[in-house]
Amino acid sequence: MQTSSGPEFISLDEAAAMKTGTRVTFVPGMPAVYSEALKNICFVKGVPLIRVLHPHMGIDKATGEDRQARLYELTSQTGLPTMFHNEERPRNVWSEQLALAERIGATGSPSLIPDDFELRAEVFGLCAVVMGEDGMVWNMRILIDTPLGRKYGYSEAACTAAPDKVAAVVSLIDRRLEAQEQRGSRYLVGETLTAADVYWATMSITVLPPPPEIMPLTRQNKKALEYFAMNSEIPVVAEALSQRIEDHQRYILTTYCETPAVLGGDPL
Ligand SMILES: N[C@@H](CCC(=O)N[C@@H](CS)C(=O)NCC(=O)O)C(=O)O
Repeated sequence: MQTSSGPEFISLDEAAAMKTGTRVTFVPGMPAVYSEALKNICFVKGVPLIRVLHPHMGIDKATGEDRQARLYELTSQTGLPTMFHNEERPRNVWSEQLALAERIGATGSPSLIPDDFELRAEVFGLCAVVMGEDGMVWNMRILIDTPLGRKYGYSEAACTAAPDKVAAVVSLIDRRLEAQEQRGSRYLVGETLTAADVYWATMSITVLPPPPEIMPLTRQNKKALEYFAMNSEIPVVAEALSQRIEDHQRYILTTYCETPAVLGGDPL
């Protein structure tokens, strides 16, 4: 599938049959944040990506088959994104995807995982509260009752607890940025860019959608961006957000990532 101006997406079967190259699944036009984040990580690392269509959840009306059956057969899970590299095993979790990107990154690209183990612990700790189970994105997903929310444990009790958890991570990040600022650093950990900055800046889109110069509007992402904008107005989240968080997000995305984001789909 190829749009006139957009990037090309190959099928999952094509991706699985390839023996070389780095192939990552996406939903064209969507700011599916884990895919966006991995794309940004690979951009910083100078790893060229081949984009692959991620099959949608649900049953194919024509065949009656689970649309994700082939994905499950290949990767033993169905989450977005999955990442294939050469003939290696597929990677489905951010920590493994990050380690791979760091290993195959271009010579001279920034090192996103610090050599220093103390700093490394900080990087992985921050990434885990943002992206891991019961972290910020996890809780953002169960703010509403959707099939995806159900997959991640939506219940009335979980939904009620979610805004405070989202806000707690946002304010943790803000305190950290403040402390770093006092030490003269614009970054979340140490003195240089790390994976924590790239992952957080991308994931923060879910509570603080950036302008179209950074995240263009598409037919596919309009609803999601409206939802993200509503998240930013949840009182505890609004209280936790700050100019510092916005400045950091904009700085990281415009300085280190490809902007406007290249999403495919149908631009509006
Ligand atoms: N497995 C990923 C998380 C990615 C993820 O949660 N993706 C969601 C979309 S936001 C998804 O595809 N969920 C559907 C599923 O897991 O089947 C990781 O831990 O890095």
